[in-house]
Amino acid sequence: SGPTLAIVGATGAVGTVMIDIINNRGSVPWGEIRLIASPRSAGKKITVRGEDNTVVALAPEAFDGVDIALFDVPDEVSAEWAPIAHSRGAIAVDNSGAFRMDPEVPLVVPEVNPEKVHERPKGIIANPNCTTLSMMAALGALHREFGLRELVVSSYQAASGAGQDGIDRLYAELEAVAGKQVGVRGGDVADALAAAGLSAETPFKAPLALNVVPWAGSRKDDGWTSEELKVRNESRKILGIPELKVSATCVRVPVLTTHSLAVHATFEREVSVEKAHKLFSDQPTIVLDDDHDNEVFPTPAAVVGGDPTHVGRVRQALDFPNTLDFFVCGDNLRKGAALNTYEIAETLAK
Ligand code: 2RA
Repeated sequence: SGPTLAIVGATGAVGTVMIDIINNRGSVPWGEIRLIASPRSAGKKITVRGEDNTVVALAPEAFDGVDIALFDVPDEVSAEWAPIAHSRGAIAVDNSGAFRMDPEVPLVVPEVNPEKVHERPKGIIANPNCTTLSMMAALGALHREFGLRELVVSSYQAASGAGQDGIDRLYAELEAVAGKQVGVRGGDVADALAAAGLSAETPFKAPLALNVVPWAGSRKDDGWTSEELKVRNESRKILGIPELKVSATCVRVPVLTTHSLAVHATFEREVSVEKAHKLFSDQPTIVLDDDHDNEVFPTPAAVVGGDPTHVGRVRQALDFPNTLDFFVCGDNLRKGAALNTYEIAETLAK
């Protein structure tokens, strides 16, 4: 039978989507699929390909006989356990931030740099951050044709990027403001949240209901956030353009799932909307939702739950030569996390 696949963090938010992807994939190359989670979740039964599969506790011997181990766990858990998985003979595909910028760990998007899966001296392959990933299929297609030189990006990031806490918080905030005449004076949204008993401690630093918050990730030097630096560093690494000029502003919006990005990309060669449309249409993992005359464009609410990246509002910048502006939406839990990790494993299995 086929290779043995392990899912580490099988009971978490991304692990759950991973199992859903496997259960809905027409055919999968795997023999055994082993579910691994913290000792607290061990013994739990989860249906995989129509059969009960019992979760086993994270331990070195849990990796014995595993060919590929997908990690959907926090950074510190990956940092400790991905090397252990490798020492037991598995290739680790890691969805955390622990190894993404390690020069000995490839950062892979199968539509862009699939060949990098073979360059893995540490036996570890990293999956990009969901914000970067959401625009990579589109940028990869454009870069191959036109040669990318500069990238200016604004993100519109969903609450689920901050995990289950983010999801719970947005639902609670929406309930707290529903039907209330708030958002008309500074501070009254915050007052409504406090009146509903919500803690001032929030994963978003400010109210997210009826608001947008120009902050995602943690505080870094010189005014940047971690999320903005990830967009810059990871885009350079995935596209193989170390000198790529990148400037990002990352913003959290009151959307549950699906990150969107407004992209302003400048190329070495002459671009046109027509050529860009053709490149996007030819890329199987992109859906082009772009019909200006009929006001067709992608939105996160229409895209959520699906695998492809949706691209629209493609325009040739009026005042910037060789520059395209476009809007892209991708489900941050699917292509942004579980799906890309899974596709790396499929690429390896091939
Ligand atoms: C976020 N990109 O949206 C992060 C999650 N990895 O918060």
